[in-house]
Amino acid sequence: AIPKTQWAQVLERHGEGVTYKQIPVPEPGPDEVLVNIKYSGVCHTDLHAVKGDWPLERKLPLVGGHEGAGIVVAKGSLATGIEIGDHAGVKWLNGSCLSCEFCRKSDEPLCAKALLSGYTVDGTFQQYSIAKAAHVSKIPKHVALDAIAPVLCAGVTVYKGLKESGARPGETVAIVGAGGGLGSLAQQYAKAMGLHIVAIDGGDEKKAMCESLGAEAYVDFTKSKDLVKDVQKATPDGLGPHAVILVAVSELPFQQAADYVRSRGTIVAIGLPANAFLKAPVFNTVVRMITIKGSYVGNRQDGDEAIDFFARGLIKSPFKTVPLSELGKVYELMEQGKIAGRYVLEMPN
Ligand code: 8ID
Ligand code: ZN
Repeated sequence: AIPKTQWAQVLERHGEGVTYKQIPVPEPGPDEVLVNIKYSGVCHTDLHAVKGDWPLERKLPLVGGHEGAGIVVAKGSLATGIEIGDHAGVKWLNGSCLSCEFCRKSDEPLCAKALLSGYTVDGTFQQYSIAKAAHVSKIPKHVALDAIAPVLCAGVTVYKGLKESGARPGETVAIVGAGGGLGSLAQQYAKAMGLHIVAIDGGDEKKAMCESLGAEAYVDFTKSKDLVKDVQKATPDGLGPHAVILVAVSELPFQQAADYVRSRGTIVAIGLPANAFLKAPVFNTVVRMITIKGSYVGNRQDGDEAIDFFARGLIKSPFKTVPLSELGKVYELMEQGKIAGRYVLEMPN
């Protein structure tokens, strides 16, 4: 039976941390499902939401979280394509209108009416979470719900970003912020796609992790005296990476990428540091034919494909599991840049 109340992590007011408390279990609307969340990944986006980093208004009070893996326990009368008992993932895109030009052309993240889990609607840092039936991802039953959780945002996002980069098998991708949540998954997806990988991050713990995930070279931004040269030297022919996947949470690497990317190469901005700007020399961008673009989560098909890579055993990324009650500690470590890989929260029983 579905209880009336549940445990959740709630951001009550701007300027505060999260509070672990009991709140009512929500009821799904006609086109929605209720998912009994078993595990939820913690994305840096959730920390941006707590801090109010972005020029995008959030719901308050707010239950954060958007990497929720669990089991469908109730559904509305118009909810199709997913059944009670199915394993399901609740992603950043909680819902979209499905009828605007962006939705019709499978760019649902660009829908002006998109609902965002853990931002404009309550997310997955609670035992029972609601999402539009059209947008939850089905998870095959043989897939572990703790390990798949980070795929639901980090995995989908980097998989989409790699596709948007246009990098072809055999080419080289630089992953900037490679030791974090998105970066660790980006290495595994890049490896599965047959790309050479140059990982960029700081510290020896992240170095060891990157080397175990498939990076052929690691450039430590805290130690390198000439990062541009070091990244170029780390590519097989010394000409720089064909693509750069930017998942760091600071501005400087967004300025550096145009200096080391290969001519004709593509820079994909994914990380969302507060108040940051992209800046590149016009002359080099023109005469070296550099592409600079953004990439924002993925559509429903990207989600299913990213899960399918995982289900086929191609994606193995490190994560640590702690109880939902410890979210505040995870945010502290994340703020200090001390997390190698991802933290996953386990819901109480
Ligand atoms: O759809 C999207 N575009 C999307 C989806 C999901 C997340 C965007 N994001 C954004 C998040 O909001 C966040 O801004 O991607 C960013 C990364 O999220 P994350 O992977 O969850 O963050 P993390 O685990 O804290 O990893 C960040 C890594 O960047 C490194 C840190 O050491 C850390 O490992 N880093 C930093 I900070 N500065 C660096 C630098 N100068 C750097 N790595 C290399 N060079
Ligand atoms: Zn995320």
